[in-house]
Amino acid sequence: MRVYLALLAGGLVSSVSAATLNVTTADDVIAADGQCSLREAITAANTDSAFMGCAAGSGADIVVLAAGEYRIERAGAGENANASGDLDIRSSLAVRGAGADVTRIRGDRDDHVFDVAVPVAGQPVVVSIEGVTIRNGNGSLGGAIVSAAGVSLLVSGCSIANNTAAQGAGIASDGSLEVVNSAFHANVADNGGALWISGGPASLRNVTFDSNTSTGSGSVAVFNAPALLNNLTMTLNIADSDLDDVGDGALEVNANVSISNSIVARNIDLSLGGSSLVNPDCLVGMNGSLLSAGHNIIGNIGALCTLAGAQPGDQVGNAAQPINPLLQPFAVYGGTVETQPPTWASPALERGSPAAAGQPGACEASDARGIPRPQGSRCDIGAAELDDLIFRDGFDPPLP
Ligand SMILES: [Ca+2]
Ligand SMILES: [Ca+2]
Ligand SMILES: [Ca+2]
Ligand SMILES: [Ca+2]
Repeated sequence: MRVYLALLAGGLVSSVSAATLNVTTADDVIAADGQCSLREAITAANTDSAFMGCAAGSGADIVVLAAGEYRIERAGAGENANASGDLDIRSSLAVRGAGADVTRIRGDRDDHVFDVAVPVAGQPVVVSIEGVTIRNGNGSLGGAIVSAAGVSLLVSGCSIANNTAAQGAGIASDGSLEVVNSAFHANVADNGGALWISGGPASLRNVTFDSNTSTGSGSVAVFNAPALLNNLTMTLNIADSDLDDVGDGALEVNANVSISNSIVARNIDLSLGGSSLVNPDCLVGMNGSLLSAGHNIIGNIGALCTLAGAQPGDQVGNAAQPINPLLQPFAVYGGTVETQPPTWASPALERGSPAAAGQPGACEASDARGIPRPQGSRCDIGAAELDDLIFRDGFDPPLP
């Protein structure tokens, strides 16, 4: 039946429309075995032809992954023809899992998981990766995903964890990047624990960053290109993890970065050589600007960071009086990706922008789990709403 449908699609659908390529095996093989592996499906999509048990790709294809664990097993880093090591995406396509909680792609700790680039200079590539967990990638630039100039990459509904790199252990992007409704956890780099943004622009919305680490600066992200941040939660990320007094900030900002409705608090800087070296939440470089679009919580602004255009809705702490955002632990609270909703005592609760969705500075219309905002009268700061307002009782503190 699958073969029949594939023939039907190939026969009746013109070459500009997308083919749906169903991955039928979790094994990382290239073989005429009647099965279509993830690697084979990407080659079929890249080449717009049938390949080793996969139907022919056609234009911007959709590669569909069922629940399961897909491991990279063909060893060989640094190869770019999708034969070994990382999966080399060289055409517009979507990789669509059944949800980050059930579809997992595992690297072999020797190469990236995905390498996305344009096949020919000037020929743009539009790629989305949706509904998967990506673990155990490794590279000098980008651990889970490296995305080159000319690529437009969307990462949606993904959990990106336990990857390693020199720069950007989650994603290193030199093209345009959009990350929505996703989580980054325990990624480890020299600089840019989760993200390294060198091209641009980048747009990050409804994303949680927990326990990512940099030996240097930017335990969450290094921005060397402009970015827009809305409804982010960034806590317990660790800068200067090698304790050599070189390294600051969850965010290292070397370009124009706008931030709104976001939490950057309770991060850690392990520098030992005096309090001026301890800057856990942000570092703004000479060519950078961290511009508030309102309603942020910066836990400890430190000595090397300025929140430009600070708004009345911003809550900014310092070393003497840091702000604890009082969030729930990083876990799945409904939906498919990890979040950290506020607790009843949180300064994030009901303190997001009062503007209607779509207006300047407004919260995203729904949270990282798809729960509509606001719950209550105002949206909550960060990637997730506290959504059990109806269970509130006399033991809970009064709403702000
Ligand atoms: Ca096959
Ligand atoms: Ca490869
Ligand atoms: Ca260091
Ligand atoms: Ca430091």
